[in-house]
Amino acid sequence: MEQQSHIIIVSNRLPLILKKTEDGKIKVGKGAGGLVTAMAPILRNRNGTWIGWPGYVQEEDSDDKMLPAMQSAADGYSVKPVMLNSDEVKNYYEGFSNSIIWPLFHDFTSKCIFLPEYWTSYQRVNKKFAATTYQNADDLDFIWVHDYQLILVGSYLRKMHMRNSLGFFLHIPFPPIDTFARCPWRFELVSSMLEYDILGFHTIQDKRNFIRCVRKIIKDVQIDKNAESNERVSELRLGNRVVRFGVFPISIDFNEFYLKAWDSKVYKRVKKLRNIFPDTKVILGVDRLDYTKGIPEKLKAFQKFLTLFPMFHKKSHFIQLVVPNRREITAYADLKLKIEQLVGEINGVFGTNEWLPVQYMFRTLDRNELISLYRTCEIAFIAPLKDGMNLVAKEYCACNIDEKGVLILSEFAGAAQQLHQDAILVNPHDIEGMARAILRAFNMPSEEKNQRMRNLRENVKNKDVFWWLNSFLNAAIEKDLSSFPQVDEYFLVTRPVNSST
Ligand code: ADQ
Repeated sequence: MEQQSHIIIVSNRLPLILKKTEDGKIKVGKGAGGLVTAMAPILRNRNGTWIGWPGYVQEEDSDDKMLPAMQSAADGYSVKPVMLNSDEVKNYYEGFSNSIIWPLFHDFTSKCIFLPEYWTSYQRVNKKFAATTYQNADDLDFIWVHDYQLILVGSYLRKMHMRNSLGFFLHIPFPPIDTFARCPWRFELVSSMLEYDILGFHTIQDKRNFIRCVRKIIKDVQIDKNAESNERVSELRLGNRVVRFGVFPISIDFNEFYLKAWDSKVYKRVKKLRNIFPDTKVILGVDRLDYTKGIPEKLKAFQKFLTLFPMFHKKSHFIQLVVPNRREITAYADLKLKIEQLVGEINGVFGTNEWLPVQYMFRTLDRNELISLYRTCEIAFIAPLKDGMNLVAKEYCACNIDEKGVLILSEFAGAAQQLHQDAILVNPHDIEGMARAILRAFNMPSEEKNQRMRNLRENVKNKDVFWWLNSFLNAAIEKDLSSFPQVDEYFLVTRPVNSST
């Protein structure tokens, strides 16, 4: 009988949600999100396995009573947990991953803390993930490692003599060489990336940055002549190995959001929300608590908007939703304070008994609540200082079934590469420019809004998360690179919004 190859996903977190019940027990539920939705069918069909950390700390050698609950929550494929102790969470996760790679790759070098103990722990935990992968993989399995927490897994698997086809997808941007070169472990990180057979990035800029780093850091590498052009997929040769690297912009399950937006519960909630905000236009911001997301800059832009255009007092609201995140890290705790201060300042200066201009929520919403907000708000304001892709932008479009909404989007979000023609692009460092972009969204004629939103929705629908998954897997197996078309590139000079708008 022919041996079937399986697919093995390796990511920092398992696609499970763990909740503490009132009696202190932990309940395990299915994870949500585009990646799980896209992966689940293929994992089920190919008898696949997902390897990752379940998200709670366990000191070494203790029993794991949670395994059966985790397995039954996974629904049709195997899950193999990699347990982390508190020291590893501190040094590998909060340390190397989130106090070195995350800020470095997002161009926040001043926030990097290059501690050698972080590096030691990062290596140790990556080795642990590689060991679990080794124990669970057969020779023909395709192993797909995800994201910046696990860059070294590839090199450890090769050291264990695994010849399997290995893929890696980077969910965050890849920085320019001048930034990347500051990392004391730059050689080890890039060399490990070259142990994979296929590497995926969100944008052409990330792919170019990566290839420039390879040229500068690695000797004796032969790189496709056109690797820095707009080719979606290119190759390089290192000894007798070929490494492919390409542009695969991640997306959402468009249909899931689209169908939920029609749901009667959502409809009722939208009606209620509209009654809360009668005769005003509502701007929505949805972000994880992170300094890369430009939340203070957005608040300052709204403050500027209210200062410059007083005719919009009592006629506009800004709902800013912030998802709690990484608060153990000082930079995140400081950011929370800064946001709260700005919200207080704006509401203090402009608010009245009947009108609170900024509505701030610091919590995770369930899907229906989030979709209701997407449907209610006339404008989505997404202005990260740097973002790999930004799925909120795509979710807003998918839910905008009335096609009346306007998307204001930072030119530094990966999503801008795909949505630049129909979103209002902004530079998040230009506060007045963003205030004027809000004005432009408010004043946009209905036909223009409809046309732009229709185009945006078509774009997101055609390139959904299943398209993303297929294009990555095809690039891993396809012989002929010419079947991958070029990537459309946009230039900042085409930016439609400027301060005179
Ligand atoms: P993130 O930085 O987490 O992802 P993003 O792509 O915007 O950023 O995804 C955030 C997700 O969280 C969205 O699906 C959104 O619906 C959800 N969410 C946000 N606020 C919420 C709230 N209050 N309640 C419930 N859900 C909320 C990283 C990279 C991105 C890249 C993705 C995928 O930083 O650039 O797009 O991975 O590759």
